[in-house]
Amino acid sequence: MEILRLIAVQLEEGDDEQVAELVQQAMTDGVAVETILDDALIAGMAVVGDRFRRHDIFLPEVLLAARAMKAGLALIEPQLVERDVPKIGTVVIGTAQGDLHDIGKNLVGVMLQGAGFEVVDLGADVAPEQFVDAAVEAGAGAIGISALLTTTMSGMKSLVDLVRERGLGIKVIVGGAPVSQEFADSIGADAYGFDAANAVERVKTLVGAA
Ligand code: B1M
Repeated sequence: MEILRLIAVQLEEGDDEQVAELVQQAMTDGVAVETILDDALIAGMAVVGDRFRRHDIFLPEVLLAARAMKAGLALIEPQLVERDVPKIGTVVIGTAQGDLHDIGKNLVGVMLQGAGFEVVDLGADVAPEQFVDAAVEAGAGAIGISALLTTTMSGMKSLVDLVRERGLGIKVIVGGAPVSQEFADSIGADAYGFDAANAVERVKTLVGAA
């Protein structure tokens, strides 16, 4: 679909106003928000990531692309959460300590809310103790931790270890671009979500709401 390609291109260009305008137009045209998310916003960001890795673009361009992605997400988010579903549990989410990437984590939060979960979002750069304290306080059944840097994945193991050390029954789900099922198994996490929709399915199973 031409409009999806245009959104992706404007995201790659880092033009938040154009992205917002085109996303709005796509929604008015009746394109499903899930399609806009996967085939335009996430697809465009994947290109940005590749170009950044190849040193074809640099950090300022990535920042602009992230801003454009957020502008698009802000428009589709209400439709992703706007479902009349009963509350099925509470989940604490955040990005691992030292990691400032929050777009994927925000998406996981939106999808969890859409599925009926109460979400306590601790933001980015969250220490294991903060996750655990917030989960205990909120009576959460699960903690979702996201990491985009290989260097911050160790915070996931620290979190799992802390939950076990304190003898809490809280489940831990991990996710993010460098994370895999093998890694999740190796640190004893309860689940791995490969994308936001999969994370919701996994959390539902973890807390017995599937
Ligand atoms: Co950075 N960055 N970045 N970055 N950045 C990556 C991650 C990188 C892979 C780019 C590259 O080299 N190709 C690379 C990491 C390399 C590595 O560790 N091996 C990298 C680097 C190196 C860095 C800096 C170190 C750069 C520097 O300073 N020299 C720096 C680190 C800052 C820090 O965190 N301390 C940095 C900074 C930034 C920006 C601030 C400019 C910006 C982030 C803005 C923001 O988030 N507010 C940024 C961005 C945008 C990216 C890329 C291009 C895109 C990330 C993104 O938002 N993707 C990224 C390249 C890439 O990933 N291909 C890159 C879209 C998002 C929807 O996908 O987050 O993967 P993602 O989420 C997915 C799934 O992973 C999953 O669901 C989502 C889809 O539905 N998921 C979960 C995510 N969390 C989950 C949790 C779950 C379950 C599923 O359960 C709890």
